[in-house]
Amino acid sequence: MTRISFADSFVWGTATSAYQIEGAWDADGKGESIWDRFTHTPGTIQDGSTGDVACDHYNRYEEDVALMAALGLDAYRFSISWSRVLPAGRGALNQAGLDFYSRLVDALLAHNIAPWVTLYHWDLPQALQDEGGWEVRATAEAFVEYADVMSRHLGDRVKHWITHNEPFVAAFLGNAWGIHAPGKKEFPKALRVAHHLLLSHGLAVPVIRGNSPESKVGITLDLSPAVPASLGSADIQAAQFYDGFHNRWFLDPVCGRGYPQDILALYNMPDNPTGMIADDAMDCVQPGDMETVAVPIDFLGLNYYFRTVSSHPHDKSELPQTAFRLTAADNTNMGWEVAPQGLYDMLNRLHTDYNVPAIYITENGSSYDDDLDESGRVRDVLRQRYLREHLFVCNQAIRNGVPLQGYFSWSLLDNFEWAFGYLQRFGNIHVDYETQKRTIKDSAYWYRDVIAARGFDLV
Ligand code: IFM
Repeated sequence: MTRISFADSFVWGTATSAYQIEGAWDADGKGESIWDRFTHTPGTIQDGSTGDVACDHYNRYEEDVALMAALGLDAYRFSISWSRVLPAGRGALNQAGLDFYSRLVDALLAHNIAPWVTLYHWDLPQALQDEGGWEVRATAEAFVEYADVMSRHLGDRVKHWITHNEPFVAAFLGNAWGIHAPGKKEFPKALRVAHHLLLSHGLAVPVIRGNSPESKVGITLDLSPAVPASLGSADIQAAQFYDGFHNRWFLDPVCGRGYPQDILALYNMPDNPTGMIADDAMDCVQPGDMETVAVPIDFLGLNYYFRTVSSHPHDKSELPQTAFRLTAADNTNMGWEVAPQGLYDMLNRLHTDYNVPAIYITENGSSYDDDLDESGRVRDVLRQRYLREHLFVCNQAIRNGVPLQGYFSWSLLDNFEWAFGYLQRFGNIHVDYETQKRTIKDSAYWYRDVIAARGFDLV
């Protein structure tokens, strides 16, 4: 039997986001967000659902914090609903919204659970979208105001801040492919959105540090190693492109390398093989922006779910989704390949190629069809295996010298999985959406034991 051990200082947590769990979409003065507007538009969500109630966490946060304590978590990563605090995105403050987060932080600290705050997990105030959303620079400035408000009010107790969650998804799924809010399908505009998201990160970091000097501040990127479907040069090229499009487009600017020149050149080629033309999208980049984006961070948050197997498209109309198809083997309910090797590779790359100061896995997890059995248990053996395999490669990476300092499972609770509604269950804890009853899944009991022992035996 081999023992897989982690340092006592390794941070064990779980993560959620506001829109996916809070509900209370218009309670106590909260303003509308782009996700409220999107889900209230018929035909946008697979099961026709909304996040209006979700897990009702807004009203049940004390019960949820008690469950976190029962799992022995060191930390809890959650996001703030911007429009709950600043209903119009800037200006007037909604004290009731701020008080909710203040109570949540206090409840966590009372249980010795460190609060990790994500400022933006995709739910832009609709009022800002009405003024152009992330396509316009003014939204980046509004984000700084919001970051200032939050870090001034919570910075005495919150010591870990994440500016953005997965800017790739916010920019492209929401603005190029139209399957997330705000539901736009304009590729060049997605590049503007991406730039303003990154810019707002760079502008906000010093403001947060100014308000909460001992805080650690970072950004979370979803990174997916691109693997060529074959050893043919066209597939190898497709993988290089995908890596640039999805990973380097965000990683390089944050790490001070600017936008990847190879991808920029490709976007500017008329009739380029990707079918993606930047036009003049990048004229939104102003002198000094790239230096702002490259502000030193204390840590990089990595969200890892799957590798992307890339092949050269034969027909441009297939782009972009089918060009980056996943293999069929050993998939989760999302159709995502279970590939812990991809996490291992990405961790090593972040260390050797980018030399990032510290890494936290801020999300990793799996969706399976979980049911309660007749005794009321959720026997989610596949999720337990998924967790074990991914934690194993984390441990291997640490042995290689990768500065991986913590792991947050996605997600604390089954929740609203965006365009899939409630059809996908990622939770450590099962939620019966009719009754709001929470049931700790078997895999979460295993996770609890790993946390308590700071490791596990490989059997
Ligand atoms: O549910 C999402 C989360 O909001 C962002 N990262 C991926 C998760 C699973 O799709």
